[in-house]
Amino acid sequence: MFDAPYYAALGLSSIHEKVLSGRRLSFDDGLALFNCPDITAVGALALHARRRLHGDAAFYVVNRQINYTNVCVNGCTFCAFRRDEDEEPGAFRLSKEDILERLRAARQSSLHLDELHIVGGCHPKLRLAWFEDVLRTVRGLYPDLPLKAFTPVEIEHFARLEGISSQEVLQRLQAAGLVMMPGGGAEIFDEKLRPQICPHKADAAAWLRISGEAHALGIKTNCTMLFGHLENYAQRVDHLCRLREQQDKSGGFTCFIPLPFLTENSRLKLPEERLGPQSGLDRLRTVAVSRLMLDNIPHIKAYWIMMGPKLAQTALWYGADDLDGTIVEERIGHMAGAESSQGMTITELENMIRQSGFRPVRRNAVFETMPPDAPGERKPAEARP
Ligand code: V47
Repeated sequence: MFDAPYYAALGLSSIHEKVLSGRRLSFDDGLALFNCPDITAVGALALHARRRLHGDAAFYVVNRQINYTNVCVNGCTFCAFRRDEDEEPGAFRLSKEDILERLRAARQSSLHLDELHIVGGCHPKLRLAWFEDVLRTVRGLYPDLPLKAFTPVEIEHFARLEGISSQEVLQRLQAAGLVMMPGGGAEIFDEKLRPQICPHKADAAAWLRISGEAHALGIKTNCTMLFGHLENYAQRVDHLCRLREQQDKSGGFTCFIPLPFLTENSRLKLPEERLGPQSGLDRLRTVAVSRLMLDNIPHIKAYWIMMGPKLAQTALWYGADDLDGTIVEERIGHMAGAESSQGMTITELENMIRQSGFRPVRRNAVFETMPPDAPGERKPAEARP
């Protein structure tokens, strides 16, 4: 970390002191960090906070992502993944058998999965009973595979479709095997901006309420922020403060994922000052400020698919402690122009972490550390059911 006079020269004395003594940063502190001309000074503060929580550990997960459909009633302007209806070119909807086939393929490649991440568009016809059946079947076949599925936006959609409360939807999915929820759909909470990028999606209050309801039931969840589109720094800091406030109340957020907006095939037009190659430095700064503001959320993920692997490595020095996982098949980022590959092996992820100077730690969907001898890339004969 830089010394106190250096932070004083940057006008960040009180932030420096707060970070050293582990005290909470204010909204204005968050803004000052976004506006600070020296990003390395901001990064060093975030590295300090990250090391206090996790030392030299950097987490990854052996997982598969399954997007069950891209048909979605929401029509968010940023989204390159969605299609209007089943018949539109490029639209897809997986059957239960398609999902099971993907899991069988994972098993044949000798991977013992520690997370199955299931998300999709808000399909107008897929009913809750279908999702319960999918979860129950997967749990029956793979009882020790943690099921991470459905954002608060999907939960709200199911509740509307079924005419029941979001709490009841959560209870039914939990009974079917849901243990963890991904953090998508938060986008940007600001009430003026949200209607411009996702006019029909669950609003900020609903997203936060449903996260709280999940936490009350013992379902852990993640949280995200989509940045680098139309929002300003104040709207980013506001978003982080609302997540922190919700976490003070309900305590179940495990990991925060800042998602840089990828522009290909998107209807959202960027403002003049954001045209051209996207700023890697802005991504690193956003990771760092997130680590510093979200003092009550244990993990910050540099999602290698959307950040790109090289920047995700660097982000470990700017406050991130998790990279996500092996993945194998990813659609949301790739339909929007993500240049990363579709998946990585355990060896590649561990090398990536070691090359960055950190210690790889394998974890599962709920961030339980997997024992060092947890089965990984094993020969098929040894594969567990
Ligand atoms: O909610 C959509 C974002 C999210 C674009 O919880 C885009 O562990 C960038 O939330 N450019 C879904 N981002 C993905 C997500 C996620 C991913 C990995 C791990 C976890 C977790 C959560 O993707 C959406 C939206 O915010 N998104 N389109 C785009 N063009």
